[in-house]
Amino acid sequence: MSDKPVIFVTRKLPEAVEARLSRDYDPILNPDDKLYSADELVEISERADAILPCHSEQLTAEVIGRLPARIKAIANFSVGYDHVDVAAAKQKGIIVTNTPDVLSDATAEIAMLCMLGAARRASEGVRLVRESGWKDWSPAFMVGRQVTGKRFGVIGMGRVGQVAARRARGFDMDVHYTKRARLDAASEEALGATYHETIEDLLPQCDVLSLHCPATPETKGLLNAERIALLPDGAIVVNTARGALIDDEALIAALKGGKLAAAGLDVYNGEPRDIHPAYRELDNVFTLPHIGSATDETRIAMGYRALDNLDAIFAGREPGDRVA
Ligand code: 8YV
Repeated sequence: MSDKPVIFVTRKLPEAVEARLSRDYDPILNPDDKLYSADELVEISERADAILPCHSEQLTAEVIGRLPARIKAIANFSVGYDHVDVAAAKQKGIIVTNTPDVLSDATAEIAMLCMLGAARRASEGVRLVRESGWKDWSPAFMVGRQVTGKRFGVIGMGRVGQVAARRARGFDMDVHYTKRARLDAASEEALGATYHETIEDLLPQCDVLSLHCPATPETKGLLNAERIALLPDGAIVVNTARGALIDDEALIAALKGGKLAAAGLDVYNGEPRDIHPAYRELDNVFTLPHIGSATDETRIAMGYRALDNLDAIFAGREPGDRVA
């Protein structure tokens, strides 16, 4: 028997990450990439010293309450940790970490894809070429909205939001934002970003509104009917953060009624199986299946970052990305 810590890795990770895991730890891997039930998560954890989960695993207070005392840490393979009941972990003395920074570029790329996909009617275009028998072209055909030179609004100007803002500047967009703690003057200047104290002040300035804040009880349903009404007519909504930030019924009503031109979404309430059916049907919604961080380099970097955190924890040091 090895005396290395046992790490329960809930999903299949990139080869390089699993190789490092096997070198430094005694990992319980998931070669078939099975999605474990709550009972299975608890059962497998019986043999482990730490869990390395993804956002696909719901580590609720109930699940955490049933974890064995030997579990020292939950080292998430994700920047978001809304799938973990942090208070329950804290109460049990379990350290929780995440993987910030390393996925900001990849996620900001997807924000741009969502923005452009929504603005230029990519869902309709793809469907037309692939499924509906594209027959004709005319100057009035598939006319979308240009984003160049328009206003790009950010709620939650954190790591991903700042990269997205920089990319939007590449389209000559004017950046507007709100954030709990205002950026310092140098960062604002570098981003050419105009600060708004409240979401309500920001919304009328957004031709494109991009959400980049974490899902917390305070941000749940943040984009609701009242706030959508404050956006300019024909605005575009982009969400690459968490589905929970959006009141689906309100967004769908605005997309159907013409208040909003389009939405580009990578994340959803109820994902992956129970997303609102209208998102599958509406032509003015550009949809992606939560692939913000899905590039080889980013997924490897996320795995290494989770391992850096575990290395620190098992060496008795403070992990760099502790969230509880
Ligand atoms: C990840 C994400 O793919 O890191 C996050 O918070 O939303 C995604 O980019 C996912 O969470 C992996 O567990």
